Amino acid sequence: MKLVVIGFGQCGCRVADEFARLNSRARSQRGIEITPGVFAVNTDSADLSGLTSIKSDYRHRILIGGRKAGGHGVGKINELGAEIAKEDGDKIIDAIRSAKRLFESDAFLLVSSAAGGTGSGAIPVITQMIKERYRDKPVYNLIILPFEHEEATEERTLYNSALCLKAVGSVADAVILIDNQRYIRKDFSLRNNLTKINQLIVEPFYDLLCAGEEKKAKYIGAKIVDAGDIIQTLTGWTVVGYGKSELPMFTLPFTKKSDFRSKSIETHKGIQAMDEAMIEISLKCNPADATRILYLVKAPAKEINMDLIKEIGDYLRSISPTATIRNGDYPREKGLLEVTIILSGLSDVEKIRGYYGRMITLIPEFKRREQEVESRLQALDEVGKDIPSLL
Ligand SMILES: Nc1nc2c(ncn2[C@@H]2O[C@H](COP(=O)(O)OP(=O)(O)OP(=O)(O)O)[C@@H](O)[C@H]2O)c(=O)[nH]1
Ligand SMILES: [Mg+2]
Repeated sequence: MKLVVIGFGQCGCRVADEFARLNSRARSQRGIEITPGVFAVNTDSADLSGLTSIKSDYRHRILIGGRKAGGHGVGKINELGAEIAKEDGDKIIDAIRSAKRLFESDAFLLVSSAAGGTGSGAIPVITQMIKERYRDKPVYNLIILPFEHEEATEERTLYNSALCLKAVGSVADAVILIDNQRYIRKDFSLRNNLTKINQLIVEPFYDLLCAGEEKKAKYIGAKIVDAGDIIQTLTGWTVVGYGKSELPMFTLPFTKKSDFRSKSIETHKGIQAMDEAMIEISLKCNPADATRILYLVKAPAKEINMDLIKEIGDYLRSISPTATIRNGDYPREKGLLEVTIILSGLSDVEKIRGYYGRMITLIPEFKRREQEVESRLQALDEVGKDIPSLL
């Protein structure tokens, strides 16, 4: 599957930059192209300059909001981010249209944080614009949710996230949710290592996008996962996961590959990788709420057999009884069994419910504070009303 990737704001642009690196890796390791166009859009010129892999011309790194933002961002006011995107949207559409290999792409992937100003305001506006102009291609969003400490210390974080999620949920064909907090659960040092987190965010997309683009017969699975399968799977709120387990380099002595002992080791390794993919899923959710699931198993050709794929499928069926489950295999690499999973069409997401709930209680408080500021200003004007005016 080939994606046109567009990042918005600091977080979105950095993750898009990571997709550009993923494409270079696919090209050098596998001779495959997975992102025929990668763009970065921001109101902050310094952030655009800091990117490393997205082409550096003005058509790929697009500065918006010139007069309003002065090249310095919108200071977390996402209403301003949305307003600027409406005014400068044509600039972005023009740049995408001039991309030479746009026709090769199967879908758009727009990326942003939920909590910032530029990205979270711009992403729903531009998603809508692209959907109106390219009716034949799905438009997906990848939304990165804030760390817990940001939610606890800054109300704007909550406010921006609730507004952004509500808007993208109503406009994008699917919204892939990534919780920053999940990535520092095990390794707290990651809190200060956004680059490492960004690498982990894009990792599940590597095999998913490559599998259907393979040209060499030996890397083509018995059941290919192609753009059609992914498009059929992606809808509404979505999470992704990736897990791996190491395969023994040698089979048990005196056993053949068909021996039941070898077979049970493979199946066990498959379930172990799937378990890890579920534990490492991009946002905590209940798999039973998924209506569509896709899993891809990658392992050396000799390790992949229908029993393994079926066992993993049975396991998924037991934790998500009503979902439509699609699968595929990707015979590649040595010594590892890897599983990539998409849970999509989630009927409930606790985290989003939490944002909306807390936001509802905050709205009256915000209104009260606004009124208070207004009446104090009025009182101040009242005191100075007899002073002559210079204007
Ligand atoms: N995973 C990840 N999160 C990031 C990164 N940069 C910022 N964030 C998160 O994104 C949120 C802040 O949004 P930004 O993307 O910086 O904001 P922006 O869209 O540039 O908007 P303004 O700076 O307000 O104009 C916070 O929750 C950060 O933790 C990054 O490179 N990776
Ligand atoms: Mg910024």
